[in-house]
Amino acid sequence: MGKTAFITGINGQDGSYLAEFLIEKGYTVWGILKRNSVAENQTYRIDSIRNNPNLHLSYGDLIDLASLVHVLQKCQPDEIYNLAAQSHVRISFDQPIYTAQVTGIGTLNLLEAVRLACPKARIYQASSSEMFGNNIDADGYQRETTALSPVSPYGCAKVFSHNICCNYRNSYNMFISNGILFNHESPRRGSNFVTNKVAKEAAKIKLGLSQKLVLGNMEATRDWGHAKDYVRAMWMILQHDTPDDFVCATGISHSVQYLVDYVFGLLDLDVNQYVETDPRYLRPEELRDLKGDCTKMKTALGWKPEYTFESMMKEMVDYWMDFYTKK
Ligand code: NAP
Ligand code: G4F
Repeated sequence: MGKTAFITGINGQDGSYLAEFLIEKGYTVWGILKRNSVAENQTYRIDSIRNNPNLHLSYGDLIDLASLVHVLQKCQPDEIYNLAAQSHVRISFDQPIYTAQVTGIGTLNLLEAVRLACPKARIYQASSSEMFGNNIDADGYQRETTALSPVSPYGCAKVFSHNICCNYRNSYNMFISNGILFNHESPRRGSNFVTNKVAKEAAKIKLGLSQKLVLGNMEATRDWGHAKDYVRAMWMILQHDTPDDFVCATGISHSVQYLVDYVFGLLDLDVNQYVETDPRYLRPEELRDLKGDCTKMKTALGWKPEYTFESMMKEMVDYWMDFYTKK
């Protein structure tokens, strides 16, 4: 019989790709949706599998422990992927308490629900490179051993979740692994994250639908990979024989300025004519540079990315050109 997986955040960028990936592998997939007043907005990322008999959706929320216990008792999963979060770093400065409740305490709720309902299930926790803050090893990379020193409420909440997962792994002998993932993107990325904001606005400018792209910090650098490569990594982490922590990254980083130059170059647009900066997009404390060393993922699990930064950005620009051309 095939395995059963439970995904929090199933309608997010990663959750939607992961659900498709697992269904393709023969899993039965359960997921929770946070209630939204506009029902149509909830499932558009999982439209392709919405009517698949192996997909089960129910309402649930990371800050509602009972909802988690009920669904876990019903589905009795072999694997749990905790991807739900208030995941926007800039917004975490506007809503620090809510972010701590969902992105931090929400994970603890899930761990307690698992202890009550299905303690043998394997758990994947979506940890983040944002947890490193501005700590960089002497060779310029962050890795599993780099000290955690977050510079945002989101990063602080993720550190809590990361640490409580290690604590439950050691205290209760649970199979819990943390994937410390660096930035990963796709056409399904929220369009208020910088890659998709740039791809979308550049396409609109090209088609005469917009005149300006306004950004914040152009000097920050990020290690950007593709979400499809990273959900495959999540699954590989849970197939490993022991629970552990793994960094997942491409090892190549670019500045926001380079991202803009690259995307505008693809569309033959003049950056100086269309791009402006505004302090409203800056963060009270900035995370300057991220570049991950994923040697452990490569050697222990045999993972390697299939997309490059260039092929990923081209896919995102093509998506938006197509979207606005058909509109
Ligand atoms: P995303 O697109 O923002 O998806 C977040 C998901 O969480 C959405 O499905 C959202 O539902 C759901 N959610 C939010 N609050 C919830 C709550 N209280 N209860 C239940 N569900 C809730 O994020 P992503 O890019 O897919 O990232 C997946 C996970 O990886 C997140 O935990 C993120 O912090 C982490 N991460 C992401 C990256 C990255 O670069 N993408 C890197 C490292 C770690 P609604 O859409 O209905 O609100
Ligand atoms: O796309 P971003 O908002 O992603 P950020 O802050 O790095 O966070 C993402 O990656 C984390 C992993 O490291 C995840 F844990 C987290 O959930 C999320 O997925 O910003 C990237 C960079 C930042 O330095 C930001 O200051 O782009 C800079 N930036 C410049 N102008 C901008 C903008 N970011 C956004 N969102 N919007 C701008 O206009």
